[in-house]
Amino acid sequence: MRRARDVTAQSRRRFLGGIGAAGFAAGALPELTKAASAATPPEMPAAQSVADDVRSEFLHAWRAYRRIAWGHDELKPVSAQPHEFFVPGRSFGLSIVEALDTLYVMGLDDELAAGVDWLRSNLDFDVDGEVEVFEATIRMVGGLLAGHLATGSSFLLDRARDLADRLLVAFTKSPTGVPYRFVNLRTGAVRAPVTNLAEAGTSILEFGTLSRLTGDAKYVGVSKKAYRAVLAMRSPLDLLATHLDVETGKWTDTISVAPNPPADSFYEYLWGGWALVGDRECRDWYRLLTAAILKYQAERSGGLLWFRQVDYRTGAPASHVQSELACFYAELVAQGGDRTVGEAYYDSWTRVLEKYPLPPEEIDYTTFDATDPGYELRPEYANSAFDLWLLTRDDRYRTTAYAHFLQMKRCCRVENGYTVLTDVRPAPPLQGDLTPGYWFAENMKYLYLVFASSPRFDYGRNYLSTEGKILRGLLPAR
Ligand code: DMJ
Repeated sequence: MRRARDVTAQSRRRFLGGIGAAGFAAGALPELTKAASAATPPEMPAAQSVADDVRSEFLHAWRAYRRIAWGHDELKPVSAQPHEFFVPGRSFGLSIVEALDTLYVMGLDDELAAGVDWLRSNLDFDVDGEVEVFEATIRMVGGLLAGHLATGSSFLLDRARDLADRLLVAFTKSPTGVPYRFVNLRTGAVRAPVTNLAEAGTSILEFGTLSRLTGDAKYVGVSKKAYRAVLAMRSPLDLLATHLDVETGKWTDTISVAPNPPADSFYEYLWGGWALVGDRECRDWYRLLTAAILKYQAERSGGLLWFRQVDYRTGAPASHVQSELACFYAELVAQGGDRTVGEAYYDSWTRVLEKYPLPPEEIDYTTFDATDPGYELRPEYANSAFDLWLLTRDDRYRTTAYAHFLQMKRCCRVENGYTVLTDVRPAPPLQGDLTPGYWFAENMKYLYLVFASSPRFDYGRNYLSTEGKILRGLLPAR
């Protein structure tokens, strides 16, 4: 324990001392500076009234989903069409599963009951079709488990276990224990041996919870085996590359992209393996790898903290882009003990929101140009605001979360709910046509909980998965 703590403290010292000199000259970002000085922060109403507004916006989209796409995986709100996420022409009621614990903490009990009824009558995983193991785990297994924890329904737990058993063969058929990317739910046929860090190491929260609830250690066991195989592939610098072959156990590239995808939740789940599941090895692995990321990848550009991509063998810089998905890292490093780093990284993203109404999918952080200008209604900024607020109770996380909510409402709200954007740069931004399931699971849950004081959520002791599923911290209804 002491040794691991020392690693973190040491890495923080190195990081804070090293970033000024690392990588790029700190550019002035003149355009940003101008926009920032012109920006007026919105005045924030009382917290409960913001929570009520978030809940009513959630209902605006939820009612559209019920009206147009009930039981389908997702809604395309502009064309008013349903959309299936996993298997063409086959629905698993994804948006219902995604929303279960959000409906619960919002006190939308009639909607929750209707969702559980639909699942009880229709949800069947005995399908001759293949699913992506990562997505099925975080969205469906996690969603069903959170639904079970919210409602006590044994049906939801049974379905979570049934699906996990079908996914498990992707791990057990692999010579290394790192899961194949796809599995056929009925036949157990596996496909796609070349995977990535996120898909290799994002299961221990769901599988650990399932092991706890069922008393069967096989679920958490496969997650640990996959981690062990990947950790053995780290370089002498304690960095990981990104893509690997699960059959040969060899990397197929040489770049550490952390915390960008597709590495992101690999690190998130190492910490969660300790914080939720209580596995000390996960904690030590998290700390070891995080120390290396902070040492070799963190840098200052324009006075802001970012994470560059580097060669995992030498630490040599490879590129300087940051994905919106990486924004979650602010809360992760803060939870892991590097709070100053987490808060600084959140501030970097807040600066991005002074140039764009919503975070572009990817930016070049040396210029602030949007290298991918879409906004997929992603939750990572709200996720970090929520967790940093829980950690610090600093009101600026509420203020910035509120500003973010208003922009989402201004740019993404349509007659039938909320839609993704294809380009955040024009005014007004260009709209696409999808309400992703995770919007019901994540964005609106984080935004609601940060303002609501919900009696159904334990604000002191909780743990949410990468998909925003509350796997610890649900309190009995009252
Ligand atoms: C969600 O499915 C999860 O947050 C995942 O970890 C990353 N992608 C989406 C949201 O952006």
